[in-house]
Amino acid sequence: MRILIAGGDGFCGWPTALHFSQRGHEVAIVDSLIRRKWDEELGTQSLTPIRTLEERVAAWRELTGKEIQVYIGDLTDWSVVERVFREFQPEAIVHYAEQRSAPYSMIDREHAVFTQVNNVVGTLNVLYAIKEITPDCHLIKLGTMGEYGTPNIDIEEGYIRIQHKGREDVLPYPKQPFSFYHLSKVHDSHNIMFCCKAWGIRATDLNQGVVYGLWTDETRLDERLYNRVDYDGVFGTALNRFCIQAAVGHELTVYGKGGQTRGFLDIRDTVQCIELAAMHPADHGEFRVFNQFTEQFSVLELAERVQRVAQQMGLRAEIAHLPNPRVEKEEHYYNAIHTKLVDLGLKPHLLSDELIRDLIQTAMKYRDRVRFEVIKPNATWR
Ligand code: NAD
Ligand code: USQ
Repeated sequence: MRILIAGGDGFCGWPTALHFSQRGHEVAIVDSLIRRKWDEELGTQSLTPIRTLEERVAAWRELTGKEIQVYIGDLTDWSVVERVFREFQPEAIVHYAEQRSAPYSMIDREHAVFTQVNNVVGTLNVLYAIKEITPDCHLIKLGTMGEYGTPNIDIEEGYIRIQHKGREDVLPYPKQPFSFYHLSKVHDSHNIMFCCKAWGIRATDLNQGVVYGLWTDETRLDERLYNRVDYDGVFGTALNRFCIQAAVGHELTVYGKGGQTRGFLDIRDTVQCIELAAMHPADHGEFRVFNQFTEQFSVLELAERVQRVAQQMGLRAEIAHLPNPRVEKEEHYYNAIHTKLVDLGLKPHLLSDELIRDLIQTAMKYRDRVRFEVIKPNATWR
């Protein structure tokens, strides 16, 4: 399959590109490299040392003899998207190329506007490219579980059957997103759904939970293939942050009570889910939605689990309940359905103490790269 990985220099995109290339697919990456500039803006860097995209791809070629084509460009620029689609003629596009941090989108007006323009316009350009250049191309779009919010009923996979005044319909599940970032994903979902209906595009919207871990079989092969992993208060995410905090002697930063419950998955399962979606494409005109996570945890549960493993390793790992910088429920009902990917064959890697230990050990190895002052949260919702 000719598969285009948009955002292929990022945390999820790089391991996905390697995984498809390893399996013999023809892979191209399109990425503006803007993620690396956000590190500079925020005064942070990946915990792990990462090579330039050029060096990564050259190392992959040297180690495996496999070629990954690279396009450097911004999806909000139509001329870039048009050229990539005309030249590469993708049969599937995995679209990761968005600004993905909720706190970044809440810094101020400029960051909110940037996030929504970057994400919504980029996706619109991709939709037009599919319509005008490769109408058979399957769009595999990364959405987020945070599109749904935390309603007091079960969360279904994309759609819900509703009875109203004696009539019944299957409708998109109500959305109550957590931030301007999460809102951008809702806007994308609506645009994609409309294009499937209007133009017969085939699309899978993967409402992914919080991803943890960093290693996949391929990224571990060689230092030059290492994946990025974020620990700072803006791009770092819950479980990875707690492991890195434990390793460097920082308190584990639980926001508020810590009863916030979310879906989580191992990065190896991100890659597995994408492969399953690609190998079982949506039909023309179908807007398919899968909830992509394997287990749900509250933030406090995760902090306590990391604390237990860290203490077995002789680390202190104290838990601090910080004033919550976000506006979100800290105690709530949460039960999100996630059976569609399992039905396609997903074999989850469930969270293990071994993985937590491995993450803490990786963080201890690279602790000199961690800047203490960027760990605390600084973007607030209010
Ligand atoms: P990331 O920031 O590490 O990678 C995103 C990549 O996209 C970066 O390399 C960046 O340079 C590129 N990019 C951003 N805007 C672009 C544009 N306009 N044109 C070209 N390239 C652009 O993010 P990630 O953690 O790999 O997340 C990938 C996707 O998965 C995102 O859409 C995110 O919303 C979604 N997601 C991530 C998580 C998670 O926990 N990491 C969870 C759920 C959903
Ligand atoms: N949290 C803490 N302490 C921390 C970090 C986070 O208590 O140090 C809490 C947050 O308040 C929130 C929960 O943990 O309640 C999750 O926060 P997060 O930063 O781990 O993840 P989030 O902001 O939701 O965003 C991440 C990715 C995003 C993706 C989303 C999936 O950055 O791209 O869309 O996870 S989901 O959460 O399902 O919407």
